[in-house]
Amino acid sequence: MSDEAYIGRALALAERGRGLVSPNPIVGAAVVSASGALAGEGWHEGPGTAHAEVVALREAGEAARGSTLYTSLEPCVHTGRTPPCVEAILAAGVARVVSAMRDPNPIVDGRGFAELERNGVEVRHGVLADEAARQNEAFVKHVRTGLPFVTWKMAASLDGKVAARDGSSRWITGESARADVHRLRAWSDAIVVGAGTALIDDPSLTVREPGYRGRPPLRVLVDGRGRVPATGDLFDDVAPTLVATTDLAPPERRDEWEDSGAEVVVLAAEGDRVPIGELVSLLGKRDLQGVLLEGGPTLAFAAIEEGVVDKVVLYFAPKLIGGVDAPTVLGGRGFAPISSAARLRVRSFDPIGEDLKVEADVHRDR
Ligand code: AOF
Ligand code: ZN
Repeated sequence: MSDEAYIGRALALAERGRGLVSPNPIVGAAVVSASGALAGEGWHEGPGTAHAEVVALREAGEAARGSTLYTSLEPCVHTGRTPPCVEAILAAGVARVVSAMRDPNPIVDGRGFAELERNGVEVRHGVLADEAARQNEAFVKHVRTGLPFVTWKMAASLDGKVAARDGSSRWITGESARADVHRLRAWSDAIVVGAGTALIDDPSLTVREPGYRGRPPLRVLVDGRGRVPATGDLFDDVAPTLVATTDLAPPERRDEWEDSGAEVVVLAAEGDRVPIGELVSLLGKRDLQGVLLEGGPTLAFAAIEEGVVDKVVLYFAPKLIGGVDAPTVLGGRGFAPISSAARLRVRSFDPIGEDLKVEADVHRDR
């Protein structure tokens, strides 16, 4: 098998850690012995547990001597929660290391490769680098900027409506698309909703995914004026909740939220709104790397306008709802003239059940 094929295997192994590893990256590794046999495989399962390379080398045992080690990320050189992978690689007598990408973490950032080469290990990197960077997009952005990677998700009819004119919205998309949303939630560190959506939908924002082993993501309610009472599902004890508000919220409301066990953060109001950019920075400072923004339309527009959204995931149901009073995916003032529209680059469009899933990156150079 080629280097590319084994790196593909390492990327697939890394996926097994998705939803478990934050604030670490997902990483996969494979050991191919001198005779060309697959001798060990590993993936990282979360902070404090062994790194992928170490797991794979352990499985390979003596077969690691003279082998090629394939990794989805540069092996680390630092002593963190676990000892450096480079040490383990040298001790095992690996002859060659092939990696998909450099570890952007400033404490590694090329030093892993340099240290291996200095000790006579042949190094090749940059194999399937784009796939690898995308696989760890939240980790990569956060480790470089301190900001979380924000995904905005919405489900709509084909004509872009998120509810009918009477407010009913359950369900627009089918079961498969809804299950996919639970996967998105499971992979996130925080899930954000606006007050309007919280009032209308009473969402629980929990992960209902069979076999889910990760930590429940932090639920974040954005409610500048204190409109949402602490009685809904958001305030149950299934997952932690943070309310981002402003001093426009009545003090009794803040007490009510706190009494329910939620954490309340008061930010300086922008108009009568929570400053979304500031909220996002605050989440980044808490090491929350992947943030899922679930709407509604007003908050979503503010987030796009503010430039904090990195990726868009839209599910379109094969339905037409219509009606000038029925809300569309984005509210707010909207962009005008047309030349100032937010521009996206489509990553993929896939059928999911009867619906269509579109993933797109937001252009950064607006
Ligand atoms: C690797 N292999 O499987 C992972 C790496 O605190 P620690 O020891 O868990 O280190 C975390 C950092 O190590 C993380 O920020 C990233 O730079 C790297 N993760 N490196 O060689 C792995 N998970
Ligand atoms: Zn390591």
